[in-house]
Amino acid sequence: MDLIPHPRHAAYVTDDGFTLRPGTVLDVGPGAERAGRWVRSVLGAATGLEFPAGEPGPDGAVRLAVDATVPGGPEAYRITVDPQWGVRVTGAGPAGVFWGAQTLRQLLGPEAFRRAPTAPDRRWRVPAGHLQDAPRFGWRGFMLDVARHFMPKDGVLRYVDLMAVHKLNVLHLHLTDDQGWRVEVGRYPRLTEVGAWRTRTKVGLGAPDVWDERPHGGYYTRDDLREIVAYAAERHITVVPEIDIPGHSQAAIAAYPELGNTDVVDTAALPVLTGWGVNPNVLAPTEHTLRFYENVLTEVLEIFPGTFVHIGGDECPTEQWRSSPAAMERVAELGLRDAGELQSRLIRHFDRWLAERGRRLIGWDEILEGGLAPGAAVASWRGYAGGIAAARAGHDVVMCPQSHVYLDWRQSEHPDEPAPIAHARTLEDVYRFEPVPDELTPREAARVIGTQANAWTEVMDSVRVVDYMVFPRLAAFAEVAWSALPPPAERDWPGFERRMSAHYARLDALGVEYRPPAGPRPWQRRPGVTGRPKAGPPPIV
Ligand code: TNX
Repeated sequence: MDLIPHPRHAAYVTDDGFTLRPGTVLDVGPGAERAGRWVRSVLGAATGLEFPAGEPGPDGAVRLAVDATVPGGPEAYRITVDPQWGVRVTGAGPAGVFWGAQTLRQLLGPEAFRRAPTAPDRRWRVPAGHLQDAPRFGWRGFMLDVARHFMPKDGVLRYVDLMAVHKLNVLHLHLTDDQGWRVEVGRYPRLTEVGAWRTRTKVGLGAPDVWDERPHGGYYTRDDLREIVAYAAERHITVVPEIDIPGHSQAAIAAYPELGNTDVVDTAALPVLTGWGVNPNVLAPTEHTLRFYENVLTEVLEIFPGTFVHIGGDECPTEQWRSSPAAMERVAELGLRDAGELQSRLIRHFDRWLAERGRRLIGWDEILEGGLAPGAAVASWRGYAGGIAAARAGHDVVMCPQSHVYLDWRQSEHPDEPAPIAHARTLEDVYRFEPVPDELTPREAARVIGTQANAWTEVMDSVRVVDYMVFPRLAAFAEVAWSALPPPAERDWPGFERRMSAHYARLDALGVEYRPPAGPRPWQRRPGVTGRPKAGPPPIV
């Protein structure tokens, strides 16, 4: 049935099945409520069927139930379709039922991905058969960088829906960076009054410098974020907020200049950054900075109930600390070897601070340098090395090597490819991505709690461009994260490509403007947007 991601076991009889009718009852068992609401609202809208509540009768029904004996962990599920009795989706836990309902949507055909029926007399038939499925990883993540380019709330909610379609369960929101602060903080209003806006934006990552000469910005209110969190939770998706420190913080410094290294630069003159790259203007390693971010995080914790809080930690140049008398005084005071250790001090401070509040810190792999508390987790982005080291040191790891799953990297070598950033990572490359490196022992490998694809948006200035860069590669990534695939060389790429033709029809019905297999459509080319193309195969680090 061309399912994506591929299920563990499936056996169908496609010439027989169960047809959903206007009177078909939806029987929702205890624990299956969220899946029940989703079926009624989303499949109800697509099919025009009402799915009345009731007891299953002789005409068959759709039944959603939790049964802890379904094997494969809490997200596992089973579907049986009988021509007479109807459809039964059984999850090992509530999430399993929900993922089963996502599979049911694919079994109904591409028209089930629309928001209203296009033909009044369509038959909604589910093929008869039996299916059993469970995910490989518990963390199946997608990171959206809403800091470089703001994505209006509606776009984020749409991406939550698109993640659900692909059985992805962690939405990592990169909420702060040099170029924008996107989360309202009651105690520090200037973070969004000032930090959410920039005067103009550099177009593309490469030379020559071209600017769009128009303001850009936006932010989410606390209620916007509560809505996103609740909308995601209704779909069994956890939202992980990222407040990036101590680098990538110029938007915060522009709003509150005392956060910067005032004895090195005139931080009062720093604007929200309008260009890209690794930025020397980092936070000052002071007690004030610690208190400020504790206060910010206190509000963040009130909005985001999930265990993990992402603290960034990436790309923090230490030059300003080295030339700052105040920072060097702090180095001496704390008995540190050098300014570099200030970074790990800061990260460890928040590691402890979060742990005291029952949360866990996650950060980019730079946070490993200098030692981490045992509960902290590492997102390995500079290749596999950081993840391997972290797993060996007993930390949980989310594998997201830029060489494989950075969705801002271009999708083909073709000269028409818009924004030719970095190396080409094709759909096939992503399909052959393996999150667990061979050199890990089984015990170490168990530390790899999952994997994540990251969409950095320096050159993605609208949802249309994000769609183009993210799809179809996110579909391949979803299969890597969910399905128990064989080693990369043995993966059935032709089979995946075949299933993708059915999946393109689903994406079309959803209104996703993916990159077509034949290359960008004429209006998807962006000739003015230059990048840093790199030749040859991407590095496997
Ligand atoms: C590196 S990944 C970054 C981001 C950029 C990205 C572009 C990471 C932790 N830092 O700030 O947007 O490369 O590919």
